[in-house]
Amino acid sequence: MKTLTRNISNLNIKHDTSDNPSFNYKNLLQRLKVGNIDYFIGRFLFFRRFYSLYKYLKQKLLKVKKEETFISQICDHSKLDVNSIVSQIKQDSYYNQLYLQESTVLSILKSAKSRYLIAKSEPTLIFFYDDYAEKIKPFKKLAMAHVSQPLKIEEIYKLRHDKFILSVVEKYLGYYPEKCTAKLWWSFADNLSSQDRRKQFQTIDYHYDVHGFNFCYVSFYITDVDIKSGAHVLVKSSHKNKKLFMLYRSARLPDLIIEQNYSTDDIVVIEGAAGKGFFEDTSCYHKALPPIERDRLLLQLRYF
Ligand SMILES: O=C(O)CCC(=O)C(=O)O
Ligand SMILES: [Fe+2]
Repeated sequence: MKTLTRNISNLNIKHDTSDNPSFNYKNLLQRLKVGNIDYFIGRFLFFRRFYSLYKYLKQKLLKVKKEETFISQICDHSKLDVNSIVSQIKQDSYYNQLYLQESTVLSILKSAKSRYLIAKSEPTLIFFYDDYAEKIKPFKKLAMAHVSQPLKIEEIYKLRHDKFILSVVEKYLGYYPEKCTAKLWWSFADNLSSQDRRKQFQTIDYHYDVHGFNFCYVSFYITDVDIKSGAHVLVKSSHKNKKLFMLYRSARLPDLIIEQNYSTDDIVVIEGAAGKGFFEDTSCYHKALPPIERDRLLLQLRYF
């Protein structure tokens, strides 16, 4: 399978999209009450840069100990230049020329089939991947199911502490990322409606993430991915290029508003064979295309 990044403008993949609800201030006040101030502040690049400096100085002062790292599972990592990758993320919101070693991909895939999956549907369902088609789907079509405790999978634990990945993320954030959330999930090829997908929290609408004060994600396709199997779509450079109304309203935007505010040349679809990976500042607008032909397995490491 070819590995490519293509522009979405000449692809005819439309589905109905969300509205852009105004900011839910009650929700914000609730979050502020429980000390969740990052949910608001993390939207502003200025504050994120300030936080980076604060965090860098604090770590220096407190002599924060870095965790043990592991030899990289990224192909040809010694030929990749950390500084130029960081510059590309800063410029474009992403860098997508990462490839996982085949042995890592196969081993994560095997684990994703042998561990319990959890689907946050009504009711919550727990099952094995191979049982989905026969035992679950006839009764309940699912958009996604998460592999339980992904950091218990050895390759994922080592990837979370991958020397090369950490050096890029640390350089990008400007401080050592002490925290990382790992997620590994299947997105099922189903003919669910957009509304049903949203109800199951599938991010099929453009949105930006606010994961703490500052954050950087790295994601890997563990199955072959194209536009019919859940390709990730992002708006190039939108992490630093948002209009004021985008910062003060819901983090979600309908396709139409994205198309009116950004050039179609900046809409990037990431397709690739199993193993393809990408760094992303997910404060850019991004979404997942709903898979219609093949299931997608994605590993996502959220550093913050
Ligand atoms: O599934 C994807 O490609 C996007 C996931 C996403 O937007 C998120 O986890 O915030
Ligand atoms: Fe997201």
